[in-house]
Amino acid sequence: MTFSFIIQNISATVIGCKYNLQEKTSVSVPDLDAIASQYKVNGFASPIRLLSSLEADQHRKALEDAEAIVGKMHYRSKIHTVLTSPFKLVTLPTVLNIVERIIGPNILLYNVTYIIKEANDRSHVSWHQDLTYWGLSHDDQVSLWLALSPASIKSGCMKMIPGSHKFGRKKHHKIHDTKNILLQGQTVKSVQNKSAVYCELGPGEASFHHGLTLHSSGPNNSRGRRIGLNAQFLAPHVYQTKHDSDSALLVRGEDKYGNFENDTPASINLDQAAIDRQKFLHDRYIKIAGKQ
Ligand SMILES: O=C(O)CCC(=O)C(=O)O
Repeated sequence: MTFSFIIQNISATVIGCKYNLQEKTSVSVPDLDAIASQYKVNGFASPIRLLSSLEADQHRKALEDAEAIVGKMHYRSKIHTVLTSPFKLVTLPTVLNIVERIIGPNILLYNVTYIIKEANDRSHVSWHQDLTYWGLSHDDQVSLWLALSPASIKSGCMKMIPGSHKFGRKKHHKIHDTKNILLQGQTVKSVQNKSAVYCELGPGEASFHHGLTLHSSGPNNSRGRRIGLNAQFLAPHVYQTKHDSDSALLVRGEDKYGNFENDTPASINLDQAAIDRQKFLHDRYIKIAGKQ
């Protein structure tokens, strides 16, 4: 992968931690061939710079401004229907160009959510495959995870098992664990941790992963919030098998199937009618993803 950044080393105190910040002030176009081949072989591609760290800080501020009004944003589904910043981020041309290389020219945006581990938070994510709980009919799906704060081993970044997307669906056990972010506590047992690759990301960097790639993440042992913006994209022939209705939004190309109701992206922040609708969409998402 060839990235050329203008790198300026500055030392700064950010969110209570002393970081030796490598300030990324410009972003070049990523090498789509390299990303597509890394993704094909490993089931994920990382790290990919999408934003400068200054732009990432601005989007983090947009999130935290909204949190100051309506409370914590962690794991609220379909958040792009109430806030403009996440919608803008997940529809960046670079994001859609990468998604197009992976699932083709017709792209539905299924869900967008922030996944936030607070400072010194024991929350974690067990080993799992995403496609085992969404009820989606096919695996023409890809997830984006964009860091809006440092995602390091210490702060609980994701780790992936390279190549695990090639071996089908694994048995998941429902394990009660209040600190597991996953709705069902679903866990694949006996994963070889030593073959895992950590996806450490700086603010503005992203990873893309396949819905069958085994992945997990540890607690946040750092003194800052770990903030990821997570989104799922589908090819339009995919349909929902666990519920009689579900929604998505066409963000590129055409949808000849109409398998989903249409989501409406936020054009302003925190519009009351959009908040009411998002609550309905969130509850339905929890019903679908939270049951086997
Ligand atoms: O944010 C995390 O730590 C885990 C996210 C995850 O499991 C996913 O994006 O599929």
